[in-house]
Order: sequence, then C-alpha cells, then structure tokens
Amino acid sequence: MAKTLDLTPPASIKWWRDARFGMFIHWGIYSVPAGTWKGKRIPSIGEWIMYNAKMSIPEYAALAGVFNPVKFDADEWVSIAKRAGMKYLVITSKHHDGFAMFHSPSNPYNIVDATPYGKDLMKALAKACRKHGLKLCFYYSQAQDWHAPGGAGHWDEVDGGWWKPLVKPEPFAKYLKDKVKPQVKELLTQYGPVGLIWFDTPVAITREQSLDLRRFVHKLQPNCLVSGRVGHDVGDYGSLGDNQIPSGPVKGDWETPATLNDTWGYKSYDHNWKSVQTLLDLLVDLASKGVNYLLNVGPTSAGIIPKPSVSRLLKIGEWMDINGEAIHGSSASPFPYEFDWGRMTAKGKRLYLLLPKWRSTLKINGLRNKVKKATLLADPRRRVKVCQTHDAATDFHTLTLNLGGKRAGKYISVVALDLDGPAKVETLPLQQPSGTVVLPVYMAGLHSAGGAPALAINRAGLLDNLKGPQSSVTWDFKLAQPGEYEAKVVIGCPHHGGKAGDGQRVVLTLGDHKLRGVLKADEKVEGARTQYFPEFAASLGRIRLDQSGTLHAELKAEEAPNGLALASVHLAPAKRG
Ligand code: FHN
Repeated sequence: MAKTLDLTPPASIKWWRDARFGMFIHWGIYSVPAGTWKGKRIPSIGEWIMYNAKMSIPEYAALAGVFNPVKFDADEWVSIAKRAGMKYLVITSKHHDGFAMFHSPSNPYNIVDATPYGKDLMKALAKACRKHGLKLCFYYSQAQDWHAPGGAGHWDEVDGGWWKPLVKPEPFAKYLKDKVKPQVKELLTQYGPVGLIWFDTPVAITREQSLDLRRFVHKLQPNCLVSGRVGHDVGDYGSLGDNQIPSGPVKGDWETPATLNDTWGYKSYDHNWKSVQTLLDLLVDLASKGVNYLLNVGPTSAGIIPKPSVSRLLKIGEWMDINGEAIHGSSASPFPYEFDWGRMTAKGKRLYLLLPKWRSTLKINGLRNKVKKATLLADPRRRVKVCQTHDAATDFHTLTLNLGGKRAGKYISVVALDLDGPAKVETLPLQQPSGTVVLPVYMAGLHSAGGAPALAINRAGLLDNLKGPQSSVTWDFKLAQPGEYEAKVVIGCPHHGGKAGDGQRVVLTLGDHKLRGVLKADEKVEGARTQYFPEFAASLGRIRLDQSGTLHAELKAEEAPNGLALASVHLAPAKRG
C-alpha cells in the first residue's frame, strides 16, 4: 500500500507562529541600476530590471563588477529589524537574476568571486542575527534563473519575446541538480542554523521536484522551515500573494510578503511609501487573521536601507514596544469576521482590541465570557468601565467599554480584555452595534447543483466562480433590530492589481423579500487591505427585514457569464428621507 505523504511541519514552526512579524530584504546587483537602464526609467519592480529592460546576460552580469556595498553594516540592519519588533529576517540569497549574494563555492556567479566587494556578507548577517536573537532565513529562487542554463526564464528560452516561462524538463532537472541543490546545501551548511528557506515562483517545477527540495532542506537542517512557494502546496506553511490581505481568518499557517513602497528591490525613484498608520493597520489586520507579515526593505547598492524605510520601521517599533504583546505570540481573533471599529487578536484568556480610530465608548456583540478586567496598554492606570448585558429575546450579548475621551497611545490603541476563560463567541454573522450586518462569503454555505462547477473559497477568502441560477451562497445570521436596510454586494478581485468584473444579474433573498439587480462596481472599498487587490461595493437597493433573531439569506448570480468574485454582502440601516 502506498505510504501517505506526511507534510507535518517541524515542531520548530512554533517560533515562526509566535513571531508574526519579519523583515524581508531584497538585495542584489539590481540595486546598481536602481530602476533605470540606459537613461530610461524601467517600469515595474526593481529586481526584475534584467527582464523588463531586456538586458542580455553579459550586460547584466557586468553590474556585478561595480557592486561594492562598502556601507553595509550587518549589525545596523539587524538592529533596525529588532527595534521594529521583527523576529526574523529573510534575505535574497539568489533572486531570479541567478546572482548569489553569498559565497557559493559551486558557482562563481556570486558576491565573493564576482564583485569588487569580495566578502561573504551573509556570515556577518548570521553573526548579527545570533547576537540580537533574530532568526536568519534565506530567500532562494529555485525555478526562475535567468542566468543558469536550464533555469526557468534563461536566455536560451527566447521565444519571440524575451522570456519564456516554460522549462524544458531535462535541462531544468540538470539545473536543479547542478546549481540549486549545491547552493541550497551551501546556505544550510555555511551559516549555522537557518530559520527557513523562502523558495519563490515555482513556475513549472514538478511536484516530485518540490517534494525533493523539501526533503533536501529537512535532511540538512531538520528545524529549517520550507516556504509554501516551493510549489504544489508542499511547504511547511503557506504564502499568500504579494501584498495580499485575506478578507477573513485563514486555516493553517500563512504569511503575506509585503512592500513598503511598490518595489522589492531598490528603485531610486519609488517614493510611494506607505504611511506608518497603513503599515500598522496591515500588521494588525494580518495578525487578527493569524497571518505573519513579512515586510520588505530594498537596500541601495552601497548597502544602505533607505531612510524612509528606516524611519517607518522605527516608528512601528515604538508602537510595538508598548503594544507588541498583542502581536507576538498571538493567535487570530476568535470572531470569524472583521469589525468595523478595528481588529482583535487573542492569547490564552486575553483578547486584544486594536482600534485605529479612538472612540470613548466601544461596543462589541457576541462575547459570551465574563470580562474580568479591561486595560489600555498605552495607559495601564486608566480605569476602563466594563458593562455586559444579555438580551434574552434575541440572545445578543453586548459588551460596552467606556474608554474615556482622550486617546490612549498613537496609531492604534490597544485594549486588553482579561476573560474568565478562553474566549467563547457567537459564531454566526451578527448585527454589529453600528447597525450593519456583514455576510462574508467565507462564512456562507456554498451550493451548486445540476452539474454546475463546485464552488470553492480561495485562500484570500473570496469565492471566485459564482455563476448560474443553480448555484447559490447562503447564510444564517442574527439581527437585533428589524427595519429597512440598504443592501450591497462586495465584489472582490482575485488577481494582483486586477479589475473587479461587474455586470452580473444577481438576486438576494432575505426572508420573504427579494432584491434583483445588475451589479455595478462603482464604489471602491477604501482601506489598506484593498490597495493591491481592490474591492467594490455594488448597491442593490433597499430591503425590509421584519423580524429580529436568526434570519436566512441567499445570493444567486443568475446571469454571470464570467462569474462573480464575491467577497461579502453588506446590510446597513437605510437612511430616512
Ligand atoms: O517575482 C518575485 C518578486 O520579484 C518578489 O521577489 C516577490 C516577493 O514575494 N516574489 C515574486 C513574485 O511573487
């Protein structure tokens, strides 16, 4: 009988789960042109300049001859990460350009043998990480290699355009054997314990090759984790898309790699820096869903982390000094949905309420525990009055916190709630104290019949193929106040930078009432989460909800030739007049 494959991650994954926040470093010889080639600004991300500027291998390799990061200071880099509250550091040891940023005895295209700098800076980084207690981890592009024969995207693969992502099986297997494995072995034997190998863009790697790499890493360092992008979902944890923020909690271990501006590798003219508020909103949003935030810096060719990156990281660090306990070692919110007032994380019998906007009174529905104490992390001596009520008719538990008029702390204020036991919460979507009801698709029942394709929620919490009258999504939800409601359908976007497709004819049934309409993606959902994966709210009009208690909702996309990427349905009390 065939043995079932054991993909259990090593027990060492505990450090990674507790970390929640890490530093990504994209650094290579692409930092020399820094986004400009032959006087032209090359669009898109900096580390892809060889591809985007259609540079030949010798042209690009010549950049190694001038790469001399004399200002590189390992201790300073690691200190910045540490002060920001980051617990691990993932640095590009070899990106798609094929150039090794470490000493690779097996391949001369590396920083020691091919640059005037001539030193193995990974040794210095390993030492600094040990000193400051951070885990050193390596990014390694296992499939794309634009320099090595056989690698995906190699010059030989020219096909009309410049690049052909398909790999030829035999040369690719040889490339894995002759370049990838020797280099991965070097990474795992030259620098002491390695936290994880961050493989990326599996492209056309086979499942067997992904599994083989996983085994190879674990054999050399049993505690070293393997990232999800090793391919075929055989990593020790999953990787969401670049800058992708799921709309709800995700099952299992996930991480989102993210940028501070719009590039990974340094570009001298990318000044589109996210604000400290946005970065903290994202960190907190991800933590509330149980997802790690791997935030990138792109150092210059001199070896300097750009000032705007450093200043933001240090401000994040100041916030973490006070509020870090709500992030490190925390788990996802016990409530399976987002709140309109902020986010929540949990640790044992403690809940952390994270509020980007201050409010003197905060109400939360659905917590069944007794709250023993509420404390503001930024002002622990301030008294927070707690009141808990239960409405027997609707079975609504409401917690009211009186926080006082003056904001405690900057950016995101954190309230710690000590409960009488592990959190017990209402798991159905609930009407919120603001009056709104959000029905996320990841909390819905999914039904397809009559040969319609099975519906499935993707890793970011979206349903991307709702179509046809035989398929439907349904919810049970709890309403406290009958009345007239404004209904909106939120359309998501499954692809990075893509557009939300609208024009679908849908019908929403709530109790005995139906609302029909054609979706128009005219209201952009604002927020840090939707910057790269936009969402749009399409209004369906007003509907009456006559009763309180548990209600049933159903949504169908009756006419939707291209499907509907559904994020949620929103109900908000209709404004009078
Ligand atoms: O192609 C790479 C890209 O350059 C960058 O390294 C990101 C980081 O997650 N990964 C790939 C695209 O997803």
